[in-house]
Amino acid sequence: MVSTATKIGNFDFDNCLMNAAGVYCMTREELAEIDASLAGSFVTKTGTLEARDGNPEPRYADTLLGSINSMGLPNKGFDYYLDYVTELQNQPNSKNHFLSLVGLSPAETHTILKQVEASDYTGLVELNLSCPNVPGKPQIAYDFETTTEILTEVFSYYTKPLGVKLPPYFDIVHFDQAAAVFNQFPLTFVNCVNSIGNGLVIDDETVLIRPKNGFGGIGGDYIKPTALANVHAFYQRLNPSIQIIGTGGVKSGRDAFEHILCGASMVQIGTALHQEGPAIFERITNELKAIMSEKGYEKIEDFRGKLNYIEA
Ligand code: RRO
Repeated sequence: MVSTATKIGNFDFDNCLMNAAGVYCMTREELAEIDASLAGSFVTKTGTLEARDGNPEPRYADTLLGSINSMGLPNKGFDYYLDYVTELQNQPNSKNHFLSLVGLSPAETHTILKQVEASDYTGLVELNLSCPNVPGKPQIAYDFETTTEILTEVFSYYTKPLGVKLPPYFDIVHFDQAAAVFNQFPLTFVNCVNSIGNGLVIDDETVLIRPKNGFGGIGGDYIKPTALANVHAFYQRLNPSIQIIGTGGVKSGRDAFEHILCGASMVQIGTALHQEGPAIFERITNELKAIMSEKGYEKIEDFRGKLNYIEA
């Protein structure tokens, strides 16, 4: 029997496929749809201290090869999502979930995480260090000093399982520097990657989205090679206790297989889920299982991280 089950920290999942934060996760209704699908889990839209409307529309567009977005962190406030994952956690046979969070400043991030620490929620939290779309707010994880300061402070009071959502890095030196930062902390996971920040897509003579004169985060086919490189670079560099979640350019079982081969323990689907809806989890699970079956793999641990290189 072929299984796509996986584990992140001490949490078990029947399937390694789930949504990526930002897609199908704004409301309880959307999250419930993912929960009822073949996905192994869901992650919530990144929640801030107060609810936000986000940037003006149009702020998301599908393109031939993926998507561009500048949503601007619209969300219902972190407590809306905290209440929902806590409610589910207390139900028998519930799946395990991920609560995505970030503050608009380091102080706000600490306010939020202290409330989660004090709450009844004992599940996984993903701290989003990579939102590319809030005007005037740079992506935190491109600033290694600020990232180190925030995580140092966080782990002085936060004791529950925590991971971080990372932007893509594009230089080997940056992989080395980022891994050296994350290896200093008892992180449960890193999630590679968020959208490639501040791309530009044009239709005829006009940008596709309104905010920031059309600049936005790129997802989909465009970003799979970058995502795979980030998953593998961190797989090679991080302490084995820090697991990797692979996100970026997954629209087939083959894409999910490649993320796992690069070292991912869980695989998230963003743009393709937006385009195809929650039935995508059944299709991609079946495709992944067919590949595993053909290769004689019974579980994802049989091939996870076992990418082959071309010898000299
Ligand atoms: O809301 C957004 O604009 C957004 C966020 Br928080 C993120 O982390 N990644 C992204 O592509 N868009």
